[in-house]
Amino acid sequence: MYRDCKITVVIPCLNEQEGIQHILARMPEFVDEVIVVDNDSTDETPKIAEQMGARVIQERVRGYGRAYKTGLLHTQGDIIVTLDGDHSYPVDALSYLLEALLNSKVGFVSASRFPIQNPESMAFKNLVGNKILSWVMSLLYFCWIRDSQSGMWIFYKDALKKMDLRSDGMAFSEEIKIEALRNPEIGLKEIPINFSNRAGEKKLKPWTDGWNNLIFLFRKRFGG
Ligand SMILES: Nc1nc2c(ncn2[C@@H]2O[C@H](COP(=O)(O)OP(=O)(O)OP(=O)(O)O)[C@@H](O)[C@H]2O)c(=O)[nH]1
Ligand SMILES: [Mg+2]
Repeated sequence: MYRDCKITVVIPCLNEQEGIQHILARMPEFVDEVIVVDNDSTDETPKIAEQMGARVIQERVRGYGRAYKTGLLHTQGDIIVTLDGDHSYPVDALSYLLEALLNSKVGFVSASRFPIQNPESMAFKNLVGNKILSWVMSLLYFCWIRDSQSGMWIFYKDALKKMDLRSDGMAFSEEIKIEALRNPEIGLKEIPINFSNRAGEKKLKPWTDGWNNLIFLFRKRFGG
């Protein structure tokens, strides 16, 4: 419990046996529930996660959004925190981010990797792609978004009832932010965090995922 709120952490994982160990070992004690959504990993991810006290939920169909949609259905907390299973987002920043949510008027906080603190933490290609997607999202939705692709969010579970989340892929990260920012009953705020190099093998396909995420922004804005 954190200030009388039950906290659930949700982590989508596809072959993240290395990263998940580091994350679970550093999970703060105030976290009540950790849900690892295993996307049919072929390594030891689900076994390690279970041994280290997480609740493992299986989603056989691959996809970042697909994993989240399944995992979020099982959450019991008042506040949900998400992060990648690759140990690139700071688990240590949880209380700072929870304070940011609890002391703000918005229902959804997104952890921003910009301004970038460690230049080696993000590949140049990903940085440029992220900048383009964040500018397009800012223009289409009349808001200032620094990190449209961040995978670390802190939000009240109640906000989920007011969202229409459809994407099964990487665009889920944009979709959940758009659903929050354009709903006056939720609202979005970005808080800067420190970000580090991922552990383990990359899953992001910069060209395919970047292109799909760009198309998704236009489709979501103009329909079709
Ligand atoms: N790409 C992908 N990731 C998945 C899937 N299912 C779960 N994930 C997890 O979603 C998270 C995000 O994927 P990452 O590969 O870290 O993507 P990213 O953070 O955009 O890029 P890098 O960390 O720089 O490689 C990781 O924890 C993955 O293990 C899936 O089907 N595809
Ligand atoms: Mg990652």
